[in-house]
Amino acid sequence: MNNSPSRQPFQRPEREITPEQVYHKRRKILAGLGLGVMGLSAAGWDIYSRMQPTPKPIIELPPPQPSSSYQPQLNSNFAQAGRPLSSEKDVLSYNNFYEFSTKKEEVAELAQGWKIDPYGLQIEGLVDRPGTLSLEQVEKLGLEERIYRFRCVEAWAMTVPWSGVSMAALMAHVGVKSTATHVAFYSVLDPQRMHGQKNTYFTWPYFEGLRIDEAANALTFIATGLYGKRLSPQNGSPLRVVLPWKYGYKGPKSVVRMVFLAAQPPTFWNELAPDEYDFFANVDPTIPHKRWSQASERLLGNGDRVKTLPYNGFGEFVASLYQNQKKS
Ligand SMILES: Nc1nc2c(c(=O)[nH]1)N[C@H]1C(S)=C(S)[C@@H](COP(=O)(O)O)O[C@H]1N2
Ligand SMILES: [Mo]
Repeated sequence: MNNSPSRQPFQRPEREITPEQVYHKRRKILAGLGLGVMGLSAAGWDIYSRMQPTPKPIIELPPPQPSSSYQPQLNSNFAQAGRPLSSEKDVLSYNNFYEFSTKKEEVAELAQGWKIDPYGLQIEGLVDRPGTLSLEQVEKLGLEERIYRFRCVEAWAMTVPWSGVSMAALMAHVGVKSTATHVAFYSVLDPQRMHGQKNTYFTWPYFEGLRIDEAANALTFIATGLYGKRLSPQNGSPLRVVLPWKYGYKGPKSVVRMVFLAAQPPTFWNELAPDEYDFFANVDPTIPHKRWSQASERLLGNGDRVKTLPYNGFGEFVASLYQNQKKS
């Protein structure tokens, strides 16, 4: 394995044996506090170390192999998310991906070896340049890494380094027409190999959508990687949508098609249970889910409960999108 100094920290093999806190120190996650780990007071250190996840992997899976051609550069605007990173093992073994299973602990195993081959991202509708983009063409739009908090509607949360490209770059590349008001996303349909899609209680493929100003927002991200490596199947390979201010279900995995429209598209969870899953799905601690509170969330790994923030803490980027509408 190439171990040259030019590699991204996430791709260095010694990461596998590095304690999480040293790893975080390296990535200068605490840079935002103006302190390294060693500069923390005893109390600060105690709080910091108690926040470190103690991963309990359900199954042992080899993480995807780093590829020397996949070299995302950290975007300094999103270099830290105010929380320690979740452990890669947890993120790779606790998944919501109903195409494989409704049980989070078994998705990774069922998805092992699964691949969309050949892969193409179809772009349709109100654009100047419709067509199919390869993964490489998408990544050429500007591969970068961003550390985002992630909040599932079920009140668990993680903090992860995604890599990919901004949705705005993709929209500029395909030339979205001024008449487009929304975009619809479609995940892959593969019932022969994704056995969850044989469950006809759900409408497959998974479908989602955004208003066009939400899609063009600086936070809206098309992820092709996690922890400096291309996405594993269980995390939505080869390409997924990431919307850090919304509940996780708004971000479809294994997306193969985007359609730019002049109307709001229906969406998977909203269609199934509109009183529980709203179209906007903005993280809001003051609006409980019908069956549980959204005031706090459980961190993946150590299980600590922390307060949920409006827009998952990303209000400075997105609150203005919603000032003319009823809270949602
Ligand atoms: N196609 C598809 N996309 C999906 C889902 C799914 O079941 N199918 N689950 C969503 C939900 S509810 C969450 S919380 C996240 C989970 O992403 P993760 O497993 O990488 O943490 O994916 C979202 N995207
Ligand atoms: Mo979720």
